[in-house]
Amino acid sequence: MGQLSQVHHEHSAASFKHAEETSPLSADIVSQYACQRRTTLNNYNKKFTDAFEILAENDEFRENEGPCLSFRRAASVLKFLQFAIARINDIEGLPWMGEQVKKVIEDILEEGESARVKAVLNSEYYRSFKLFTSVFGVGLKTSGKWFRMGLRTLEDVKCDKNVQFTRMQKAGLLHYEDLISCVLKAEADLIYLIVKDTVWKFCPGALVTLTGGFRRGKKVGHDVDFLITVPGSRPEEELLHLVIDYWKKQGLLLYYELIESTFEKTKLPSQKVDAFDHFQKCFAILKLHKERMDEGTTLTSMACAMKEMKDWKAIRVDLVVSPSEQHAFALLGWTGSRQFERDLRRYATHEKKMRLDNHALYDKTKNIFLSAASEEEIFAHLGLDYLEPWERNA
Ligand code: DCT
Ligand code: MG
Repeated sequence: MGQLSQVHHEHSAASFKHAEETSPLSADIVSQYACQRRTTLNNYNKKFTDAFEILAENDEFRENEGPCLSFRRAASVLKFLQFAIARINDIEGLPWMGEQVKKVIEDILEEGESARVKAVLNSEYYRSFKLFTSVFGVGLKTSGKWFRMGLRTLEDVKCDKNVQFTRMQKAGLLHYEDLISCVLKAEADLIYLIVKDTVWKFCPGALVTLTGGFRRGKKVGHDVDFLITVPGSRPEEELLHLVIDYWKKQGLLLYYELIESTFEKTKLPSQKVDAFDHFQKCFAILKLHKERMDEGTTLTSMACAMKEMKDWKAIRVDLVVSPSEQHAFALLGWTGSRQFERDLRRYATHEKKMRLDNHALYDKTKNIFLSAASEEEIFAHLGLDYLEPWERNA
């Protein structure tokens, strides 16, 4: 039995005991790396992890990288626990439980809420950034600029004559209500059919895989992510162009931005943990017709037409095209979660003297690229027990 499953088993055993005496064992058994923790969507500590995610987000808005990462790591460890934290002793020996983290947990245990989190939720800075970044195409830079201009609401932003929007932001504002309402799994499945049918029109048999949160078993998401691979041949650079042209003619594309591949074969995997990859990709907003949602009945669209309601929903879709030999790396990278990916790369660098990114794995000791045809092979190269996609919800 591998090291990871043992860890999991021992920990579950230890967690049963917590009502009597917290086991000091936990110090050696919960890994500091998310890629060594089987983390499902079963979160026993949501009230704590929600708090840490708000604090992390606030630090992200304020560009405090260190504290942001600390809170994200703490949340990730708590998502792994097989029991709900009931006393402060329960976190003894767990990784990433610094003083600030401990204080927040104590406050929630004692008061039912954290004053620090409450203050963040009430702060003008956090509220404005939260609102601004909820618009597709708006990041920290733009939010900061709008905040410094004294703008606080989307109405403020839309009415200000000095604000100029990018094409992406215009699309984001135009479809704002649809895009902030979550994508459901059933909608993601319908988008999958549209993507697969279109891709197969031009490239029958191409691999079309749902990635991101939905591959990890999530029931809702903010977008639908796909990886497209043409087996056995070099990447079909035409393919994405053909797909886009087809959707344009069908009137299905509300917005798109196509980014050509910038991959260079000789380059070593990126050192940066959050670096963007070099695949050809398309960030799009697709029109999903409601009649599709109702399995072919036209009743809804008729009803919508009669009331002059719109009979479609705007959905964010990301398409990524990878060459065959990079498929496993791309799939692993685009499945997430982000915290899982960060720790996988950190583990490769610090524990294995290897470099991992969405394209390749490089062994710095042997000075060779390690090829892989599946995610299982990448885990094996790294000496890690395999984690299924639904166990990567770190
Ligand atoms: N990813 C990455 N590097 C990026 C962007 C994304 O490695 N620059 C990976 C991590 C997760 C995955 O791609 C999909 O990204 P998101 O759609 O942002 O995350 P998600 O887990 O699918 O979450 P959501 O449900 O919000 O879409
Ligand atoms: Mg996603």
